[in-house]
Amino acid sequence: PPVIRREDYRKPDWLMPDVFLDFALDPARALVTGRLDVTRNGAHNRPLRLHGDGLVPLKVLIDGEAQADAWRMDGPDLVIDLPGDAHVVETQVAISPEANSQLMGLYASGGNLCSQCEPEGFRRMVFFLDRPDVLSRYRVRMDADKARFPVLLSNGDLTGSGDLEHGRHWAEWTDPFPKPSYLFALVAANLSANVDHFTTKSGREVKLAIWVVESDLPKTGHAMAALKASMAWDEKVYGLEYDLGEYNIVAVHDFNFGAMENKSLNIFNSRYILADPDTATDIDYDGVSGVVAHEYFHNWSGNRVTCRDWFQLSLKEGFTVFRDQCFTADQGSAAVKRIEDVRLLRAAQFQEDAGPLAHPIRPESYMEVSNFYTATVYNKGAEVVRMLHTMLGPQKFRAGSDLYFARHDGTAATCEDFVVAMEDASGVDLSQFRLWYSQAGTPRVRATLSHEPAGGRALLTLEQTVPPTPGQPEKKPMPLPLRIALFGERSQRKFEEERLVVLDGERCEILFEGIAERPVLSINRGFSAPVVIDSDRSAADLAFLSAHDDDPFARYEAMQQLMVDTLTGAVATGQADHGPVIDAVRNTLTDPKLDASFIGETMLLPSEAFIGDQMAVVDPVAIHKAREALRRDLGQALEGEWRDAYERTRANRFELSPQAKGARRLRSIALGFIMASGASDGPEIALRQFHDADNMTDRQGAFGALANSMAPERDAAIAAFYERFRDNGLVLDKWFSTQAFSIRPDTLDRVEELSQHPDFTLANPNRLRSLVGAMSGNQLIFHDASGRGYRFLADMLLKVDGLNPQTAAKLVPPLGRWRRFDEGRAGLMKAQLQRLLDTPGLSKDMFEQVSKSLG
Ligand code: B3K
Ligand code: ZN
Repeated sequence: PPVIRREDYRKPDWLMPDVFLDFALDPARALVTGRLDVTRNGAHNRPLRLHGDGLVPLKVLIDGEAQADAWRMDGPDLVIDLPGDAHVVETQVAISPEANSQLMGLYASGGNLCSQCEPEGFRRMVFFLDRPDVLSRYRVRMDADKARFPVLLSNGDLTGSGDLEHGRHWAEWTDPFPKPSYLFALVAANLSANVDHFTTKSGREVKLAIWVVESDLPKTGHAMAALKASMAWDEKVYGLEYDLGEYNIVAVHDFNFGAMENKSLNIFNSRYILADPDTATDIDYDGVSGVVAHEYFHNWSGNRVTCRDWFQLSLKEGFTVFRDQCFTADQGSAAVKRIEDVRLLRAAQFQEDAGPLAHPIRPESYMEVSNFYTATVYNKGAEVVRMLHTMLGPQKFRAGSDLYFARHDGTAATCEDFVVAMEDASGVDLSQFRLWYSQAGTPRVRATLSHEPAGGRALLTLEQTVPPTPGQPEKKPMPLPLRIALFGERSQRKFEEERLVVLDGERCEILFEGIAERPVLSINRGFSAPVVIDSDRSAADLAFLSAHDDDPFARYEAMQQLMVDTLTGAVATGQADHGPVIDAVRNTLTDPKLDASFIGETMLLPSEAFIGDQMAVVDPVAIHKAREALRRDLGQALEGEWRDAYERTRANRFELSPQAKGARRLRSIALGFIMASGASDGPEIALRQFHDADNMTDRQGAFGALANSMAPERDAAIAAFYERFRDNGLVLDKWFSTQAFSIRPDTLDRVEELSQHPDFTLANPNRLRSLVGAMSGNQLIFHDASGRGYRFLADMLLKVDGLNPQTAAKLVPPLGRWRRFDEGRAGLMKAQLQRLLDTPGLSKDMFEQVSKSLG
C-alpha cells in the first residue's frame, strides 16, 4: 500500500461549500444521492477527484446533465473533468448497511442504522471530497420505514419531516456550521430518549437527548449528568459555550472504539453510556463520564476548530484528552485521577514508544490512518498540552487557548497553529518545545543528588537522553519541565517551595542552599513531564517519600518505585527482601489522614507488563513468581490490617460518592491480599461478597479474585455470573474478560473453549476485545513458552481481518514486542507475524501493523 507523507500535504483543488445528501434507507439496500456545489480552489486545470471506497456510480450528473465522457473511475475514486470554476455534481450509489461488517460508513447494529465516518468512512457511503480540510454546510434528507425506524437523526437542526406512502416517513436536517465529512452522522432507529435541558451562560436553551432501547432508559442518568456537568465546566474553565439547539447522543452495541464526536449527534459504544449499580462497576461509571465529556469537549477542540489533515490528529485528540482529564480531576479526586492517567500512559504509551510502532504525536507518514489513533497521539498528546499548561501557568495557557479558538474558529488547523497561538498569547518562546511534536521516544532523566553538610548545600545533577526510535536514530534534547522538591530526612519537612526546573539541555546542575540535614529528592512531582526518571534513591528514601511527601502523586510514585525496585531485584537475583515494601504498605494502609481511594491506588502492585518494561529481556514466568511472592508476603504479613480494611470499608447500601467508591476499591484490593495470603477462608469470603453484593463493583471485585483461584468456589461464581447476566452483552463482556485475565495455569484452555462459546462472536468489537484483547494483555498467559497464546491471537486476527480490519489491526501490537523476549519466545512471535504477513489478501490496516512489527 502507498505511504502518505505529512510533507506532501497540498491544499484541496476543489472546495465544496454546500452539499445536499439524500438517503433512501433500507438495511439491505440504501440509495444515497449526493449533490455537491463544487468550486475550483486556485488557478489550476486539474479535474475533480471524489473519493470512493467500494462504490459503483449509478448516476453522475454535471450541472444536471449526464455527460458520460466527462467522468471516469480511477481505482476507487470518481474523477470528473469540469470546465468552469463552479459546478453542481450529483452522484448516486447503492450501499448495503446490513452487509457492512467493518462498522465504517453506514452500518446496522441491533436492527438500527448508524454511521461512522472518522477517519475515512464517509467515502463508503457516497462519492465525496473526504478530507478534513474541506468544510461544507450540509442539508440531509432521509426516508425510511416508519415502523422499523421511527427515529431519523442527523447533524444540526430538524428542518422538515413528514409521512410518505407505503408506511415510510422522511426527515430533513440542516447543520449551519461548516464541517468536514468525518463529522457527519446519520441514525435511523427504533430508540427512546432520555430528554433533558441545559441553558448556556448566554441563555441558549439546549435540548439534550440520549437515545437507547427503551428498556435501557434507566441506565442513562449518569451519562446525562456528565453531559450537563461538561457543558458547565467548559463554560467556566475555557469560556466555551454550546452552539446549537440540540445535542443528541445515540448508543449502539457494535462500535469499533469508544465514541464519536459528530457535530450535535454523537454516536457511542453503549458501554460508555449505560450504567446502573447492578451492571456497571465504578470504573465503568468513570468511563461513561470521561467519554461523554471528551466527546462534548470536541465540539470546540475538534469541530469548531478541526484538523487540516490526519497528521494533525493530536491537535484535537491530545488537547481534548487533556481537557477531559482536567474535567474529571475537578469532579473528584485530582490525585487519584492523575495516578490513573499516568498508569495508563505507562502501560499503553511508554510501551508503544519503546517498540517498533513508535511514532511522534504528529506522525510523519502512514499507510492507514486508522492505525494512528494511538496512545501516543491521544495520551502522550495530552501530556504535551499539559506541559504547556505547566510551563505557561493557567492564565497564559488560557490566553493561548482563547487566541487559538478565536483565530481558527471555522477552519482546519495544524499543531503548529496551536503552538503559535500559545506562543503569541504568552510571549514564551516555544521553538525547542516543538520537538515534542516531532520526536518519538520516552526521554530518560538521570538524577543524582549530592549533599555537602558543612556548607549546607545540595547539588542536583540532571542528565537527559532520548532513545532512538524507528526512523529517528539521533535525538535532540527536549525541554522537560520537572517539578522538584527536597525533604529533610530527619525533620520530615520540605526545604523551600517546590521548584519548576526545565531541563532543556543534555545536562544541568541545580544548587540548593540552606540544606542542613540529609535531603531526600522528590522529582517529577505530579508527573510534570512524561519521562522515565532514573535515580539512585534507596529503599529507605522511597519509603520515606511514600509516607511524607506532600504531593500525593509523588507518594504514590515512591511506593511504586519501591515495589518495582524490589521486584526487578528479585527477578535478577532470585532473592527478595520484602521488608521495606511491607513496612511502607503498612504505613499507608493505616494512615488515618489518607482517603480509601488513594490508599487503594497506592497498594496496587505494578503490573507484570510494567515490571517487564524495566528489564532488558522480559522473563514472564520469573516476573509472575516474584510478584505473586510479594503479594503473598504482603497478604500474610499484614493479614490483620487487610481484614481490618475489609471490614472498615463494608457499606450498608450502594452510593456513588467518591468516599463510597474509594471504600469499594480498597475493599476489593484487600480481598485480593487476603486471598493471596492463602488464608483458608479467603475463597469463602470472596464468594460471600460475590453473592451479597448490591452492585457490580463488589461483585466483579470478588469475581476477579475467584477467577484466579483454584478453589471450587470459582466454578460456582462463573456459573452464577453467567446465569444472572447472560442477556446483558456489556456484562457478559466482563464474564469473558475476567476469565481471560486469570492467572490460573489452565487459562489458555479456557480461552480456547470460550472462543467456541455460543455467546462469543467476532462481529462485535467489544466481545472480541473482551476475550482476545484480554488474553493478549495477560502477560503470563499470552507469553506461554509453547507459543499457544501467540498462535491463538494470530488465528483470531486472520478471521477478524476479513470482517473488520480496523479492529483486527488494533490487536497486533502485543506480538510486536518480540525484541524484548528470549530467543525462543521471540522466534515464536515472529513466526506468527510472518504467518500473518504471508496471508494473501491481508488488509492494509493489518499489513502496516504487521510489517512494521516485524521491523
Ligand atoms: N474521534 C473519535 C475517534 C475516531 C477513531 C477512528 N478510528 C473518538 C474520539 O477520539 O473522541
Ligand atoms: Zn477524541
